[in-house]
Amino acid sequence: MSTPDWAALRADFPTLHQDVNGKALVYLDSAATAQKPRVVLDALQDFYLNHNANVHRGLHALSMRATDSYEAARLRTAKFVGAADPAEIVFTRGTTESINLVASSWGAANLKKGDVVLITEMEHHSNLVPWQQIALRTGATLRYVPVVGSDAELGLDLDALDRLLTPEVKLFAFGHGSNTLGIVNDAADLCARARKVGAITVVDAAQTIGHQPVDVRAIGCDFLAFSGHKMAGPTGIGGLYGRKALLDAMPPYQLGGGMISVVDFFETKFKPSPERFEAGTPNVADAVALVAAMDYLDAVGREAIAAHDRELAAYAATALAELPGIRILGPRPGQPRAGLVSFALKDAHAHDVVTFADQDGIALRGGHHCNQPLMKKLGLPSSTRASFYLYNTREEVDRLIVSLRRIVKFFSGV
Ligand code: 7TS
Repeated sequence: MSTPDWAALRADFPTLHQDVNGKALVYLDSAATAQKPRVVLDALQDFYLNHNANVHRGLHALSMRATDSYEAARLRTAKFVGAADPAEIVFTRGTTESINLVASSWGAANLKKGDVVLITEMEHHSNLVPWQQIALRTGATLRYVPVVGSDAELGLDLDALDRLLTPEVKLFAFGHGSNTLGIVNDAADLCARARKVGAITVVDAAQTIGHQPVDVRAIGCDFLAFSGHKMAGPTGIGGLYGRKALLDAMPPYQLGGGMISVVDFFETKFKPSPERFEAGTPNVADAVALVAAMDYLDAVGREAIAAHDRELAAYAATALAELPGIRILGPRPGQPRAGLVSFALKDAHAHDVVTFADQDGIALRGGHHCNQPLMKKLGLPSSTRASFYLYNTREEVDRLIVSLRRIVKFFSGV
């Protein structure tokens, strides 16, 4: 594997090359949304300039071309996540919609009183609230795999997981990568444990999909949810991988055009998956532009991106540890860390940290990161997060540290 020319790649991202508050922008918020390379923006523009039409409806040239491009995007996405059959890819708005689809459709059809839905304490609200609410609606019980350990040595309690995996567990949903802790869970191992009791598995790959190889067959999951905008693609497009047999047995989630085979005044026959889950006009342009993002990431190499992001996060974690009164959250030593670091400063609220860093042109995220129950458990009202992607550099981490020293000085007077 040849080492990518990271500096040359950085030039592909137009948004990065601007000043914010009089300083060169340092964008360290890719866990919220990644910047887009020009090829993605070009693909989006090319679709609207040259090919725009609705799909699956028309017999005219543009419509057939748009349909071909949309279905080619499905095939490319299947390949990107290692799915055998493009019919196992449902296009959605992103991770949130994908998980809501499984909870509302599979959950409503299969869960009942006495069943258990198992999730973990490190879930993003998108992989928590849908399960909590479908459990309330169906009478199923929601249980949590605990997060254990101290600040910089956190992880799932795998012994507790095995104890919790009883035959009553019908579904186990977990995050592949935590957006707050930076922990990357061993998804294949977690799915193998769940399979022993016959539980369906749902993997939230929002934080990993654009940062490392993700292969649904190697993981052995039943469902996997992801967002295009976190993998250098457009907003408003993402996907759900689902095993074909499961998808075909599930009732539709939304109803309307495009997902029916026959409609009568009083009954309707639905198409098989994936169309049955794509009611209405789909997001054709963004699906097509997502292909450009996938091609771009694969040309760089997802292994290389993972190594780059993790190296930067480790570099940042080591430098941050020198700051007085800092609490750094993270995985146990030896466990992989995603390309992000969350931390809390003793004297400064995360929102103040983010505001001060912004004055220095640095984009961070501060708050509860859609992880309210976890933050409560860790005894933190909020944390600040720096997240990295293929376009970030060590020099940017150095600028972050200089800025944070100024912030610590201001708030603590040290
Ligand atoms: N799951 C995880 C682990 C996430 O990090 C996010 C978004 C989602 C699900 C939801 O993804 P969406 O594309 O449907 O919104 N996480 C973040 C974040 O950390 N900061 O902003 C969004």
